[in-house]
Amino acid sequence: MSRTSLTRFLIEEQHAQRINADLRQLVAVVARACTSISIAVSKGALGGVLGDAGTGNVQGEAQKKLDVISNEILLEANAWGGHLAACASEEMDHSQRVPSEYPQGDFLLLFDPLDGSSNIDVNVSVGTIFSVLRAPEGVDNPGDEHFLQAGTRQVAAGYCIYGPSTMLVLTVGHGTHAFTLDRETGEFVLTQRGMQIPADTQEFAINMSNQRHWEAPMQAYVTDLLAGKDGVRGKNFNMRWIASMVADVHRILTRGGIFIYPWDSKDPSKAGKLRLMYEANPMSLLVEQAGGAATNGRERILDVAPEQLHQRVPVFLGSKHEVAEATRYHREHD
Ligand code: AHM
Ligand code: MG
Repeated sequence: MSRTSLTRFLIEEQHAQRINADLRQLVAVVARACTSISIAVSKGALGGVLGDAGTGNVQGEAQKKLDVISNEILLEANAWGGHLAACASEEMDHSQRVPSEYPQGDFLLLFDPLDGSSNIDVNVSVGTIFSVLRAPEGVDNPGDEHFLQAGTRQVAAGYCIYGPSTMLVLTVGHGTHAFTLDRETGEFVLTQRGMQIPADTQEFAINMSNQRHWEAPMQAYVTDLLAGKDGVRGKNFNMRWIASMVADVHRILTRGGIFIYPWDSKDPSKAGKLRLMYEANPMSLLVEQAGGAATNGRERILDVAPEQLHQRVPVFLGSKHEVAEATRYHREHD
C-alpha cells in the first residue's frame, strides 16, 4: 500500500480547502525544522550539545544548549518563506517580526522549541510544541499584543516528539493525526489518522511532590484517585510522570489518561508551571480534536482570554470523562 507522506497529506488538506497554500508551507517548514532538531537531539554527547547554555529565559529558567539551538533552527527556517508575519517563543522575551528584507505572510507562529529540556541530559524524550494563529486583519507589523488570541482561534497546532522514534502530531482543526519520521528518507509518514482518546481512564499524570502546594479541591480529587477501589471512585488508578509534557500527552493521545499541572501556591501567579500560549493551547486543541477535553479546572482552556504572552495556566487534559470529574471537584468547591 502506498504511504501518505506529510507533503501529500498537506496537499490533500489544501485540496479539501481546510488549509491554504501558506499554511501548508508553514506546517511543512516547521516539520523540516523539527527534523533538524531531531538530528541535533539524537547526537547527544557526541554532538557536544548537552548541558546548560549559561543563559536564562524570560521566566528566569536556565536554558540548555539545545533550547537555544532549537529556537534558532525554528526562527531561521521560518524567516524567509513568505508565509509568516511574526514568531513568539517560550525562550524569547518578546515576539519577533519576520525580517523586513523577506516577504511578509499572514500567520503568527508560537513555539516551545524544546519542551521538557530538563530531560535532555538524561536521554529521556523531549519535544517541540507549536501553535499557529492569524495576524489580525489590517495589522502590518504585529507585536506581542496581536498574539493574545484565545486558543479557539488557532488554525493549526502540533508537537514533534523526539523519542525512540520521532513523531509529528498535528491538527489543522479536522482531527489529530500522527506522522512518524522515516530516518532513511527524511520524510514524515502518516501512521495514525484520526487519533481518539478513550473517554474513561485509570491513569493519571502529575508531579506529586507539589501536593502540599495545591488548593483544597485538587487535594480532594487526588485523595480519591489514590483511594482506588476502596474509595468513592471505585477503581484503581495508576500514575505516570515523565516530566516532558510532550511525552506525557503523547501517551494520553495513544492510550488515554489525565495530565494535570494544577494551581499551586509556589509561583506568584499560582497558576502552575505551564504556559498558555506555547503549551496549554496547542495541546488542548490536539486533545479536543482527538475527542478529549482540556480545562484549567474551571473553564475550557481554549476559551481563556490571554493577557500576557508568557502567562501560565493550570492544565487538566486528556480522557474527557476524567477531565470532567476533576473539573467538577473544582467547580463544586467554588
Ligand atoms: P519547560 O518548558 O521549561 O521544559 O517546562 C515544561 C515542562 C513540561 O514538559 C513538564 O510537564 C513539566 O515542565 C515538568 O515539570 P516538573 O519539573 O514540575 O515535573
Ligand atoms: Mg515547555
